[in-house]
Amino acid sequence: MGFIEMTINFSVESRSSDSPARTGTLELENGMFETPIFMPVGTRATVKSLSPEELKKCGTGILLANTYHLYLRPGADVVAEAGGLHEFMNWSRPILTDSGGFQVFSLSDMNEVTEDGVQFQSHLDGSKHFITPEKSVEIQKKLGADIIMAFDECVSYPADREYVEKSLNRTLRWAERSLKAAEDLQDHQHIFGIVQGGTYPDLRKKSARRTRKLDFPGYAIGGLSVGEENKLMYQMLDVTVPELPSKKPRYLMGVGTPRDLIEGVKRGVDMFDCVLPTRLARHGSLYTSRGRINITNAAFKKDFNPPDKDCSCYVCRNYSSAYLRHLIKRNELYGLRLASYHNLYFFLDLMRKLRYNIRRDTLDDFVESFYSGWAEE
Ligand code: PRF
Ligand code: ZN
Repeated sequence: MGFIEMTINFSVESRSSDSPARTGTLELENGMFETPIFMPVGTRATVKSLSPEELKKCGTGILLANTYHLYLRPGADVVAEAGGLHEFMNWSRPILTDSGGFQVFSLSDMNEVTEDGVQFQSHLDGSKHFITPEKSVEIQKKLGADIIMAFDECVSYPADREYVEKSLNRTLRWAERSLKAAEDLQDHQHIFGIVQGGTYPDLRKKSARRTRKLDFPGYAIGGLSVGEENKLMYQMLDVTVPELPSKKPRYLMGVGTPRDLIEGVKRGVDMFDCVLPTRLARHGSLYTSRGRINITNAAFKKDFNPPDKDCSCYVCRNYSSAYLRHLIKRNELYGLRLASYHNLYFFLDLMRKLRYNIRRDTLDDFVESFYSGWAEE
């Protein structure tokens, strides 16, 4: 007793010669995947409209689920009794659960932060809840994901320095408490720490250094993509990533657009998650090699070409823009499924290309050609 197995099977396999970009493999109990990786978001234990088979077919290696939502409904005990998230949702590959430290702040009403934790009202029925680092870890143990996250406070943007500093110190104390609560994790589970620090370079560095001292098996960068300019986010990555151990995985939370993924990878990030591909798909917004298009546009009424001529996904091999436009305009369920599938494939394929070009050390050339055909969003 008392001995904690905190190692994680992550190995860096190749490095870019002109940037901190790297490829690696992360081997978890439920499967291994190559990094950099994009994790589709399955907030309520489902990636909206897609089956596990479809997720695998478009190349999903790990997906993300949310503690906050699953705790409220159907409840962690229901999931635990089902045998954990993997059993419950019939997903055999790795899963990462976010701690709720972001959703509590972005979704709930009237949240109140104290040293002990966060009191909030459910966005569903107004019921009151109190989440502490210990409670978040306890819920995540019941959910049974392969990677669980420390409980943190994601400060909104803009925020004054004084508040950000106070908050990051508290998040550090919460990180310690999360780690302690994770001493008896199930064998297959690993806990990542989360760096905060707003948009203040020195606070970012301080948060990264002190979180690193706690010796987590992996590190996330939180508090970004919360309304700040892209450039500012990239600057924060520039100062944060070098403070993190090179042998551990780095995860940029809730990010982002294809450009954000590329810029994150160039700065040494290994993991990403974002609702963007699936959420935009449901609004008829499709990613293509030339940028984002809205398929409901009149221009596609009689366009019988695939949505993206350069995409080799199931949708682009079998369906036309005109058909997708028709389905989505009519709110047909199949349209949402096809659009979601294509957008996820686009993101996962972009990550595959990034890994391939890092290995061949041709990342800069690839990025240049990607941007050359890309219309900014
Ligand atoms: N903390 C946690 N989850 C998150 C974030 C964070 O800061 C973000 C910020 N982009 C997304 N998801 N716990
Ligand atoms: Zn496609």
